Amino acid sequence: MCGIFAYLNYLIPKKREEILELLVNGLKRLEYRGYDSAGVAVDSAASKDISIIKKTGKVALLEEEIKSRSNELDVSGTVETHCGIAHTRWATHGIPNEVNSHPQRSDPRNGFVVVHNGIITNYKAVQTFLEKKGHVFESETDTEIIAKLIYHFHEQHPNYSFRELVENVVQQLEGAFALCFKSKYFPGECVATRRGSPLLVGIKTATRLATDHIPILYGKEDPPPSPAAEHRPHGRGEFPTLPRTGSTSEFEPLEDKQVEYFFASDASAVIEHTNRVIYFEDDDVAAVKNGSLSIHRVRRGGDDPHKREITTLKMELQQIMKGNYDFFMQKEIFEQPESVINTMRGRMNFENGTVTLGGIKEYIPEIKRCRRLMLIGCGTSYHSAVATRQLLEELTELPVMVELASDFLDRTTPVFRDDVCFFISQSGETADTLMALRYCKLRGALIIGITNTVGSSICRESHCGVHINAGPEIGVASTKAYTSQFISLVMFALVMSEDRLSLRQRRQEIITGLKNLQHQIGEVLKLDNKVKLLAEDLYKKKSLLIMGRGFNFATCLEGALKVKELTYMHSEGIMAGELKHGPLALVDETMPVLMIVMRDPVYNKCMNALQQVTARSGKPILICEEGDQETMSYCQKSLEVPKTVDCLQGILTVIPMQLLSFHIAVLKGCNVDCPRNLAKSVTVE
Ligand code: G6Q
Ligand code: GLU
Repeated sequence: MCGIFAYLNYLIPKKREEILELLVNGLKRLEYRGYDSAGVAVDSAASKDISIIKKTGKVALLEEEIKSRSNELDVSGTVETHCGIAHTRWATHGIPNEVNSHPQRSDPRNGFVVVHNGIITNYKAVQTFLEKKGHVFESETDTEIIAKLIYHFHEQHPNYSFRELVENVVQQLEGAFALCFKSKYFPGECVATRRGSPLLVGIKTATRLATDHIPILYGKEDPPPSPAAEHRPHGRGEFPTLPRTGSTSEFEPLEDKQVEYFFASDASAVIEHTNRVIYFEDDDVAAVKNGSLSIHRVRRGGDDPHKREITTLKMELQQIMKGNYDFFMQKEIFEQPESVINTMRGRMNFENGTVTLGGIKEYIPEIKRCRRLMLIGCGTSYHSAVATRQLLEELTELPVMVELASDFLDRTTPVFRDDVCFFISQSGETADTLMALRYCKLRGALIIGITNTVGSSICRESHCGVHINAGPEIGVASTKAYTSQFISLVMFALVMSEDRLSLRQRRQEIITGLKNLQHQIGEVLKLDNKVKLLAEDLYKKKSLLIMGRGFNFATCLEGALKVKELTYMHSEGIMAGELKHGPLALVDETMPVLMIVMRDPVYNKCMNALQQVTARSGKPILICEEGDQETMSYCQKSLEVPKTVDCLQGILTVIPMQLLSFHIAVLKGCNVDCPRNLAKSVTVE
């Protein structure tokens, strides 16, 4: 989820110092993606071994560590051909510490080292297999199995090329990954591959490249059935391996002999060196050997291409630092099609309609026996609880309390041993939420953490939990963490109801809804320009009322919070059913109003509210279902979002609100990523 950078120089003498500097600078270019620790692997100066340097925290600390070890690393020595790999990590498995940082290694002698972005969802089964073969694991990461598995294949097939070994490894992996490998058995070589996480390579030669593409080599036969599930849990047998394809002639040498390669998660790390890059596709295995790059694919599909084009990057460094976005918040809004998938990865099985939450699996029987569920958080995290409460009540048939952590503590709320308390927090460090957690723990309740930050205080102090895997969120205003928290709680509701026959159809409908979310979020994001036009109408106003009810009430609260914090404009989320109990007095022809009216069970009630507003000369802007002409006929302006199942609709209605607050903030010249008076992590009460 964070950053990979690798550098290979072939027949170009470089000082070790230069190489280390280059690797560290590559990581610095990727810093904007957020991370919790960093590391590099280079050839050792004294022997044929590999040196690994890792550090928790900022890249600057890694840089200091490297400096402090300059003697041991022989930084003034020169190497003509060398491969170095580097990584910034955003932990998904295991706390951010040095052992868990990457590169991960195959064995104490660092035979193979690997850097990984993403999540391996079947790592447990592979780990069990490898442990039975005598491998001893040292980290808590999912990544370590990759380093150990390649070593296992190497021991089994000492004649296989580096690239063939990697191909065999990726046949056994499930989940998302971008990987770069280095090995002491294959000096001066680098192999990289991806599936679901981005990866590219920059190519730099002294003279212009003679070619504008790299041919793709395809495997000769179909691979054996993969993954070989039956072998893994028992530790018997072996992983089936691919037939050998390699001969030296497979490497199409580039015209120019001296060459440098820069592998990276995104172009921002490469652009200062070269603008000639190849973007890899899923399941490409790229290998550099003897200075030549080859791209191999195991299987040949119907109309697969024969080559990967070398593209010329047209952008300037500054332009791509935030991945083509001007602000982190904007980047994070647009990342949501991927972040929701990462939240569901390895948990939702859409084929057989099952849901597994590994982190709380063992506790499910205990949770099912509880007296009530309590969902506790602050700000946006609290809103994700509001958004999912109704579904939790419906699918668990338990009383569900939704609490603001600060208020919960003020009230010294009664909590019992048979309560199950969820603490929802992006950062995992929010003081109020953490205090509420300790308060409930002391009273014997079961504590479940829902966080985005592995190793955070809330993670550590919970009995069990769900890591939402949204990736680092840097903008102070929370966006992608909200939709991922929302989905995590929906998945919990599904787990709780899996044996309920009467709910089978409802569950299936929700599972199908989750499956379509990625595409539908993409559709909603296409409203960006339209939302911008609305922002132009609104940004000079003093106030914005956002009304809705039922499953979409949380969107009103969250939308109003976004508008307040980003634009410093007054905004209020109003429960549409409460209108005539007070808020209607605010409505006149000048008051900006936004209403969410979906075709769900409260549609008629929402329409009543809409009419109450228009009867007071209000001119509401509508968020409604795609193609709902009838509802739209009541308003002059509307944003249409695709329809999904009622309980997931809030994910699609909140995105226009995120975009709206963002555009108003930009138009008002506000600091989008760091709104005044606010901090990303609120560690004081
Ligand atoms: C909203 C803010 C804020 C945040 C809370 C709780 O845009 O990011 O409301 O949600 O401060 O933070 P945690 O989720 O990290 O506990
Ligand atoms: N899943 C891996 C880990 O937790 C990689 C995380 C990343 O993408 O940085 O170590």
